[in-house]
Amino acid sequence: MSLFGWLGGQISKIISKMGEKLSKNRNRGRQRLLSSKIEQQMVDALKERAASGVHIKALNSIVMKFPIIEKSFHEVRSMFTKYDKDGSGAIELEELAHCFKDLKVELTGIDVEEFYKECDMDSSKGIDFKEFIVLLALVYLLGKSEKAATTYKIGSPSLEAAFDHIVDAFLFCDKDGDGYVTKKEMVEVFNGSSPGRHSDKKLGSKRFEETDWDNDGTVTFKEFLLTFTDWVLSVEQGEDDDDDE
Ligand SMILES: [Ca+2]
Ligand SMILES: [Ca+2]
Ligand SMILES: [Ca+2]
Repeated sequence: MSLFGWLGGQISKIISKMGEKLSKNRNRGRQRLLSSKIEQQMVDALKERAASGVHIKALNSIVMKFPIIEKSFHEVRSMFTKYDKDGSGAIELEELAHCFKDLKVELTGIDVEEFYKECDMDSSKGIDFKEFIVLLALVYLLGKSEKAATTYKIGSPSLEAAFDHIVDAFLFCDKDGDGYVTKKEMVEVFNGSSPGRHSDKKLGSKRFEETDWDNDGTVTFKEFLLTFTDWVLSVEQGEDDDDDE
């Protein structure tokens, strides 16, 4: 099989199985996922990015990067282990404060505790690995915005590039550039995502429902991050079912 054919097959496979492992750990409808302050800064930062242009023309170009993105998450894993000082499997507030201090993270008007609460998405009083990815990506996005007080580095260039890919994927889905993805926008993206395969009309709605964690009818960047992380990690886990050429 040609490399191109193989790649096309992989992409369709990945896109159709992305959501398989997502049904657990739901915590729907309990609270709005972002407090207004962080959400506002996040939406502003996304609009700012959108204004400088959307860098991808198809979702496939991001799906093809899943393996690289997954690899860069290994770096997050070592950071996670480093800052989870007591080895509890979660980063608590004090540990996060230490992490922000090391990374020299300073964000206008938002303190560590607000970030901690925002990213403890299952209200477990601790930041687990996936929540930590969401947190770092958010901190990265806000740190890059024009309003950021200082510049700081969140990780290696490849990790920052991975976060940029996720931002690009979000901006690609957010067709009207308002900082949120609606169901209509998501359906439009996914129904055009599997060329050559039978088009699954329900795929877009399925992807939307698994991404809209609080069921409020819009997907915020934070919700997108969490699900995107799941997609990337689940693809990696599902890879061993047929990797013969
Ligand atoms: Ca948690
Ligand atoms: Ca939108
Ligand atoms: Ca939502």
